[in-house]
This record gives sequence, C-alpha cells and structure tokens, in this order.
Amino acid sequence: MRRYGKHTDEDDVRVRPSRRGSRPRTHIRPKHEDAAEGFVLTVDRGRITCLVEDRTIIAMKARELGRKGVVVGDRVALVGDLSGAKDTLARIVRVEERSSVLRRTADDNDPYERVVVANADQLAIVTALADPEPRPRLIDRCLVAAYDAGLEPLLVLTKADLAPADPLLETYAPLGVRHVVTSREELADGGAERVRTMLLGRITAFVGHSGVGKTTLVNALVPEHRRATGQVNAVTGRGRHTTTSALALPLPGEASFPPPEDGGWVIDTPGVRSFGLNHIDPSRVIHAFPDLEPGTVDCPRACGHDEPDCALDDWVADGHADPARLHSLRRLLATRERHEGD
Ligand SMILES: Nc1nc2c(ncn2[C@@H]2O[C@H](COP(=O)(O)OP(=O)(O)OP(=O)(O)O)[C@@H](O)[C@H]2O)c(=O)[nH]1
Ligand SMILES: [Mg+2]
Ligand SMILES: [Zn+2]
Repeated sequence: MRRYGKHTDEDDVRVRPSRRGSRPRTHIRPKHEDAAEGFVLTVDRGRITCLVEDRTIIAMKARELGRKGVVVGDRVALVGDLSGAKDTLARIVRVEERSSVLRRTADDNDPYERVVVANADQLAIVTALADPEPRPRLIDRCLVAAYDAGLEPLLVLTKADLAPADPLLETYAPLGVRHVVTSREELADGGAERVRTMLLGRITAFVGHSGVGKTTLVNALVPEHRRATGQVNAVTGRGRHTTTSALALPLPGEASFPPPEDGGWVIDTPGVRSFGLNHIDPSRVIHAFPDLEPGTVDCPRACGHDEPDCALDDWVADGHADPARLHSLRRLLATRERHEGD
C-alpha cells in the first residue's frame, strides 16, 4: 500500500457526519480562515515541502482537495502543525489561483497533461552546445510552451567549453529570445553572477534534456545547496536522469514569495525526453509576436498561419514586420506536427 494513499489520509479518521449529503459540504467544513500561506518547494509523491514564513514544513494534501494537484511553485494555504518540527505534518487545504501554468504532455497525442511548474514567470531552456548534442526541435517546443503559458523564455547554452554557440544563436536571433552562454568552469569563475542577473525578481523554471547541466547551473547559482549531478553516457550521449523531482531554491538573499527584486527562485526539474504540446493554443503563441499579431486580423477563420490564404504573408510583404520573424513563428507552430528528436 502506498504510504500516501487514500486510506492513510489523516482526514479519513475523522468521523463522518451521519447525514452525509443532506447539507452542502462547504457548510460542514471549517473555513480555514486561520490557514497559513505557503510556497511549494518540492513534491515527493504525497509529501509536499512548503516554505511558510522562514520555516520548511512537510505537508500533505487535505482530503477536501480531491484530485487537485499540488505542484512546485504553488501558493497554498496550510493548517495543522506548522512548527516545522521533525515528524510533524501539516495539511494543505487550498491551492491559490496560479498566475501561470507550465504544462507538457508525454507526446503530442497524449491527452494527459502534467503541470510541470506553477507561478513561474520565466522559462530557462537549457541546452548543451555538445554532449548531449543540441536539439533545436526541443528548443522550439519549449519556446512554444513558454509563449503559450505566458512565461518569458531565456535560452541558456551550456558547455561552451565543448562547442561554439554561434550557429544556435543565429537560428534564434529573429525571435529576440534573451540568451546566456555558460560553461562549468566559467560559472565557478564569476559566470554564475552573470546568469543570476537574468533571474533577479523572477521565478525561473529550468528545463531541458537530461545531462545538459541544469543541476550544475542551479548548484552554481545557489552555492549553499548542492544537488547531485550525473555523468553523460559516453556511448549514447545521453544524460542519466540524475534529478528525479523538481525543486525550488532561493537565490542568495531573502527567500520570500513573491520574490524580492534582488532575489528570485530557480526551479531545477528532471531532464525530459520530449516536450509534448497537445494543449497548445496557437492564438496564445502569436500573442508573443506583437509585431505579427495585428497582421492576423485579415486571416481566414481558424487560420493555422501556414496556409495560402494567411494574411501574414501580405503583412510582411507590405513591410510591417521582418520576414525572418514570420519564418520563425511558422517554424514554431509547425513543430507540433513534426516529431521530436529529428
Ligand atoms: N564539459 C562540460 N561539462 C558540463 C558542463 N556543465 C555540466 N557538465 C557536466 O554534464 C553532466 C550532467 O550535468 P547535470 O548538471 O547533472 O545535468 P542535468 O541537466 O541536471 O541532468 P538531469 O538531472 O539528468 O536532467 C555532469 O557530468 C556535469 O559535470 C559544462 O559547462 N561543460
Ligand atoms: Mg539534474
Ligand atoms: Zn494566418
């Protein structure tokens, strides 16, 4: 039996009202007005670690939350033992409205969405320049996911000691994505500070293939915290999925939510094999292209923006926007129809 399973939920031991169903449940339930605010740092199956004021508290979902998921980055309301003392367990009674939701599916046909992170405002798309080889298709997919979710993308190119960054940077130049190029050695030698300035005042989720150096980066950014990093397999060129759960860590400075101007949160996540985009709404993606968006008013209904009648061709031909931008937008939108890994 799973430790965190239904039958061990502490709410179950409460005696149920005998006239169950005769009154709306909300009247029976306490209102939790005295609940404390928390910020979810990590979720390990049923054990949810939250920051409450300056204490780290272990909690589990209260039964009344039902199937509603709690993910890293969530703001939650907690009741119960909030001392943070060993072996105590608080209960999460509410998940506050999320300002953003980063989702992915296992592949494009997978109807099951997993929420990767809540409330992030920046997506650091981490790509190694070599070992493992960069896969622009995955970068494109992460960009689409970021635009769809309303997160600002940040391209982080690691392992600059192994290969030059120029070819990739050229590909992404028309998109105007902010970028930073790093290497492990340079991170230790002041480079971390350069990356940190791009993260201040924000909640940044780090995503990418296994072995690209997400944890190496996060360890350099948050030196007082060390997570394990893993070798890249010399034969397959793949990482070993060293990180198995997402974890939010505060940049040096005050650890609070929302993050202070001179601080921030970084969220290390497990390496992904793919980034399925079953749930993407193209109109939300175009929203991230304010120079092109006005040109879509003359598009046919439900235009995929890649068809002969698409008004964006004329918009660009008339000089309203850079053709390279339209080209990049179309490549991103088309990434949903293509397979990853090519
Ligand atoms: N040459 C070189 N190796 C690096 C660099 N950054 C990280 N590595 C190495 O790449 C390997 C993988 O790094 P991790 O930080 O564990 O990668 P990750 O993205 O967290 O991987 P998962 O947790 O599996 O998703 C480790 O052996 C790191 O030491 C770099 O800039 N240059
Ligand atoms: Mg890792
Ligand atoms: Zn169109």
